Amino acid sequence: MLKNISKILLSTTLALGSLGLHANEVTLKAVSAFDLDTHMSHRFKSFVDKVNEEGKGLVQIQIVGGPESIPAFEVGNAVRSGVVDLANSTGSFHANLVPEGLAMFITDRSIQELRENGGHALMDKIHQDKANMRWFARVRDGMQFHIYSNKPIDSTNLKGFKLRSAPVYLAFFRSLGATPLQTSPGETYTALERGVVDGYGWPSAGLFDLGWQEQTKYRVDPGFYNVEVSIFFNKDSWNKLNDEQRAFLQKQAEWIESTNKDDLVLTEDEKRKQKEAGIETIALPKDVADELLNKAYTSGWESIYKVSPDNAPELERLFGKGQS
Ligand code: 173
Repeated sequence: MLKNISKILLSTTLALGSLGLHANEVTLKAVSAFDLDTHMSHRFKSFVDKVNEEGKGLVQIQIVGGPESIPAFEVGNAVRSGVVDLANSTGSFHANLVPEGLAMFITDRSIQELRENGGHALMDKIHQDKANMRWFARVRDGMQFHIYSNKPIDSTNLKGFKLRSAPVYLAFFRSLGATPLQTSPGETYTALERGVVDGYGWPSAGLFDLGWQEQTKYRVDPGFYNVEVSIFFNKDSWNKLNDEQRAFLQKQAEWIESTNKDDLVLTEDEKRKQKEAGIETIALPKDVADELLNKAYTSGWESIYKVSPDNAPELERLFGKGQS
């Protein structure tokens, strides 16, 4: 009899327990601006896997899709309006909403340094004010962009070059005299194949994901800027979470950011693979390289000053010029 009662009590507690757990659990909807099975989404997927593993009963994240469900340049709007709760994306893709976001690239300070010196807080506030979103976690830090080309390059005069572009490269490519043509990553292969562009901007990693090595003769060194990919949160979705859920997610953000240094290994691996695939390195001589970098950083900051004269000086103080 006693045994039966304790059995009933136990099962009731379990039932209530799971009911309680269930009532507290929230499932957040997420999208990635990059194809889900490519490098630019890998680290986001690791983050989601860990959250779903450790956050049972508290927070779960459901990835609804990649750019096939919401086009890359629309992801910012989807986060702003709450169509999704969070996204793996980049400030380059929502530069129309937060033009100051380009400072996240034009920096040689790590996300840990920016959290320490207030740079992250300022950029997060600008995102909240202008786009109803939070700069939640940076998942790519320390990798650089390059110009990839099918025509040789030996100077900083790229007049007559048509380069596939995205907002992050726009000011820089114009400063070289090139004609930028904006395409999403998914449209770039066709643009190259048809000869619509002579080259493109892209990070050190990820060419093979998209098959671009087949359409690429040269990579120009040096690289420039600091590739930024981040998780952005809809502000209202974030505010709706309870303290425990927020603290848990914050801890996971800290974890994923602590693994950003793996980018350096990935960069080396990918450059080796590019060489093996027959992509030649154009190593610009020092004077041309200096001029190229000077144009990249100067034009980038100029564009921020132009669109946001009020925020630019403080951003530049906190993010640095980007060139150490
Ligand atoms: O499309 C791009 O080249 C771009 O803006 C970008 C930004 C971050 C990572 C990868 C690509």
